[in-house]
Amino acid sequence: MNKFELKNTPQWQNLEKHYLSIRKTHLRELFENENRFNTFSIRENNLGITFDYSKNIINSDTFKLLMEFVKTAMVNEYAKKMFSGEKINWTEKRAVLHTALRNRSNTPICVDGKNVMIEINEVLNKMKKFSNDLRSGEWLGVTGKKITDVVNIGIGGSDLGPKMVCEALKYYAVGPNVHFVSNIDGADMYEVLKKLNPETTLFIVASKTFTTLETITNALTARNWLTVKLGDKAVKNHFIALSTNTKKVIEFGIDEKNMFIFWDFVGGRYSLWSAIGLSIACYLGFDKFVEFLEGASCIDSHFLNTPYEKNIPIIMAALGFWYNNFFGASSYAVLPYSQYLHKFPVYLQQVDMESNGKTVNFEGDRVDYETGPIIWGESGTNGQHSFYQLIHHGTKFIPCDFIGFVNPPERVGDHHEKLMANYFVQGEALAFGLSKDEVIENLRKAGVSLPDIKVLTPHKIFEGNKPVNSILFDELTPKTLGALIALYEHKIFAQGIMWRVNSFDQWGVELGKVLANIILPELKAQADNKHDNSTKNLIKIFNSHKK
Ligand code: G6Q
Repeated sequence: MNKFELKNTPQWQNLEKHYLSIRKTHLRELFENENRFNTFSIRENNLGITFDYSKNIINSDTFKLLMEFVKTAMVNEYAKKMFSGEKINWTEKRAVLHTALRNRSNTPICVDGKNVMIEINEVLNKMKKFSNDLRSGEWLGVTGKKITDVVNIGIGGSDLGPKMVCEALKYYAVGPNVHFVSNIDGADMYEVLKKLNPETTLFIVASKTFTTLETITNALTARNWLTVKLGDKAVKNHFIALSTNTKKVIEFGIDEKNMFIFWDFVGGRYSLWSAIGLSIACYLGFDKFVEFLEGASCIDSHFLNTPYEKNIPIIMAALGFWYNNFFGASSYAVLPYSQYLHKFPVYLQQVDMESNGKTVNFEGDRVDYETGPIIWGESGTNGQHSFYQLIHHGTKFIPCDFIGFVNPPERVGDHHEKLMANYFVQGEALAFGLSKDEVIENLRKAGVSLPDIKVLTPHKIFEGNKPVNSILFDELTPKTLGALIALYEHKIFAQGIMWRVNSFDQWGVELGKVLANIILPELKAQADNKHDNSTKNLIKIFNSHKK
């Protein structure tokens, strides 16, 4: 069979040719068309989202060619396969159904002849009862005290999602305090436990496999901390498990009744919609958790049913592809202008980079083009006082997503207007820059001498032409946060299909899990090890200097 050459397809070649003709065009020039915002923006009224992608280096030809590429890649056809439970994660022979977890219309979805919605609804009901009981005091600690603190012990997909959501929606919190322990570094657990009282603390051990070294080590430490003070009988009131592995949960000593299941069709980094979201439901109340699912569900329908040309995740995916594969942009900045969303870039790093950080295509061949970009970012305006310098003036080309909210949940004086003034002006400055004439004029007006103007001018010119997507929500609510996450999930899905990679396996993560278990005994015993010369000597130093 001939190798599939994506770069030789007419759709790729057309984009390549078009790139050569548009790459030097400045956004200033593109904006000479007065109607650009109308042409290149989308408003979704039911969720209150405005998506403005007019500040991108595209014209109507670019857009047409990108949409042709998406069409030939058959993104919608693959999306339908995903939503209907086909096993599109072929390297693990698994369906990919995080969308079923938020299937609010409840239409049956079958995997291996079984309607998965039945168990999904059962678990949701169990989460509802548990989170209500915890908040009302129906569920008590072993000494009869109400639970005031919930500690989620998990890592990667079993940590980042719920942690980010609890932080983002803490304005709406009605439940106990939530804490997250993920790192195997004892400092993480130590710093959380030192503030807590075992009588009023509940541990949620979140692990899809229930074999992850970090999580099991942390869970054992937590159990020890609890039982030393309250005895073994305390485990049943103070430990909950979220997992797909019932056997391991029981072996650990957690009663099956205290276990919330999910399924192998839920990928770790897509699991916050499942039982892994229990800490969210406890913190915000179950009704808010449902609103969160509903927001994602609205985007699911939008993604499946909207023509490509008006489909927000498709356009986000196409633009990312445009810069990644033609402009050579190796990284992508995500910049939320909301302190509540300060963990969003880190959360998104996992979803995107673990999904599309791949080199092997559908056919099992090494790709000869770039796949997933490096995702990074920080909340505005903090980022402005650190790395924005490089985005504005550095030699790297970095497209940015600016995420903002018209109405923040809180109102503190005029902080929000000041925050959003930065949101608008930074997007504008990145796109349009500051020309030589403008710089000279500004310096002259400021009374700077002619020789100084000459010295300063080259340093003060901003080339601009840095692409910016503006994602502006009317409000930050559980519903809109669910929608925001789903937008990015589907963007990532669409890009995976465009790059022809499996976005749903993670063999790079699995490798780390296996290797850590191999090396551990060598750190405990003084055994001679068979590693390369560098690693061998590092381990020797670790062992001989250990106190
Ligand atoms: C996510 C990855 C990975 C996983 C963690 C934790 O997609 O598979 O981040 O979530 O390694 O795994 P467990 O939930 O099995 O402990």
